[in-house]
Amino acid sequence: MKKTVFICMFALVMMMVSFAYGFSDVNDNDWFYENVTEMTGNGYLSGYEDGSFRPAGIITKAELVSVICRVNAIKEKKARNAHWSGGMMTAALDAGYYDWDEIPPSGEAYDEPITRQLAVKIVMKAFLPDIKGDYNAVSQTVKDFSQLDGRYYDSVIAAYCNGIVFGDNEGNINPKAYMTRAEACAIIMRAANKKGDLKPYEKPVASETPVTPSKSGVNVNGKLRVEDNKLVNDKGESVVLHGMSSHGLQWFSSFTAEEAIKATADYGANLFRCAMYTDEGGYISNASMKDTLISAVDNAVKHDMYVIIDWHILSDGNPLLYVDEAEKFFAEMSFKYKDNPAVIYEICNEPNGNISWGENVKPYAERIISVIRKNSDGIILVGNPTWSQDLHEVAKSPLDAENIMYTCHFYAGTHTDWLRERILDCGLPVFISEWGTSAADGNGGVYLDEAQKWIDFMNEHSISWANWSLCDKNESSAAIVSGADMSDGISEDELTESGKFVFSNF
Ligand code: IDC
Repeated sequence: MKKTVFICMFALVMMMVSFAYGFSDVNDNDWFYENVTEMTGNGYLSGYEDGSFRPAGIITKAELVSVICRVNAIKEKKARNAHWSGGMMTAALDAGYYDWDEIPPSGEAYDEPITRQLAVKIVMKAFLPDIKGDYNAVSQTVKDFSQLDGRYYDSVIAAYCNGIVFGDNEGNINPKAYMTRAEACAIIMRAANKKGDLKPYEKPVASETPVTPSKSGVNVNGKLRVEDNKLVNDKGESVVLHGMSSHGLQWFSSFTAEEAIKATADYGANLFRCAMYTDEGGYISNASMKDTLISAVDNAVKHDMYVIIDWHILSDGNPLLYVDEAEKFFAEMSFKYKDNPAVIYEICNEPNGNISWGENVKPYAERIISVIRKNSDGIILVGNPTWSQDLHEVAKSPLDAENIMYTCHFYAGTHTDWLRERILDCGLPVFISEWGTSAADGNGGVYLDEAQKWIDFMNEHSISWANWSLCDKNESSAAIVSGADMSDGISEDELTESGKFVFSNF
């Protein structure tokens, strides 16, 4: 037995060694071999699970900055958004490696490729801020010098004159081309070695941030279930959840940073919804949205809130379109959060278009529910056709599953009495996982008289809700005024008319 364990461990160590030094696509005669080996050997950057390093792959802004922070042993600071690199990006920005306008702290540009001129500047600021070069020499030797933007002259000239960056065969430095992973390893390791005193990267031990308990949060209510069409807590008492929905995480992740989510809890919210769009630049085309979502979920959990993982289908009206991706995603999320009573799964935001409950949404829901149920018996919210308003269709053929609630979405400027009647008539457990004070396009109004009727209705029937949306977009459903700084919480005067109304109803 002991011998087997030993052999397994030995195999594992050998595998790790061969991943670090034996990438399938890095050969010892490649010009970047030494840089890549030193980079990965010190744990600053890793290869891919399939054993490749992808040297010609483009490096993103967030990846480059994070690697530099690791090499320079810079400690993470408080993130200004929920991106995986948020803490490193703040640290680098505060250290002056780059400016706000080059990579805005809201995070929407973090996953973009980085130009060589910006990458060189960041490397030089990080490792060799005081060395200089000779303008005349470089401007005469480098053929495409005129391509360089003025603000990068100093760093690029210094880098060129000190052997950190070279021209290509034609004598060009291609300042606006995107930097590859191999080039990034090369310039970083050259600069870092010139500075000297390199230490292997030690991953910081995650600190267990204590949960801030609240009167109506997870600490008090524990694991939720559905009984007689109502949401109840672990003691079987009725529970109602109120809070904000994020806007699309691909656009407004800064409003899912810890301080922003905490601020909603401070106003009394016990729920946060993380809207991870599938289309429109969301998860399907940008897998890093999952990391953004995970940080948002963890931020809500830290503050004792229930939190909805929302698979935000919208322009992709038929949930079956990405059902394979949804299965994988929910398998992973439900496994990751299987022991966490805070997490609620919303499996399809708003089915719409030429689809039906029976043909499309119900079969989709059955597949996803069975995936989640392998790991968790937590609450699952199920959408329905016509942007989650067709409860009467669901009522003809509900799902055969426990702890399921059906979503109903309304916008006060568009949806009135008839939808409230539908909720009462359907005889199903209903959760209003999205509503707005505006018209259905997210703008117009706000319609606070009708919104008040809805609030009274939801209170009377103990219906839980999340409001669209916590962001500062210039549209009337947004709760935050344009340009408000979320890093110090949310003050009254940072709330829009809609925000004031909603926050006073948590
Ligand atoms: C809206 C946003 C708007 C964005 C649009 C398309 O408010 O800024 O341009 O989506 O992505 C929903 C959707 C929700 C919509 C919202 C308002 O779930 O994504 O957000 N709405 O139109 N259903 C009904 C209304």
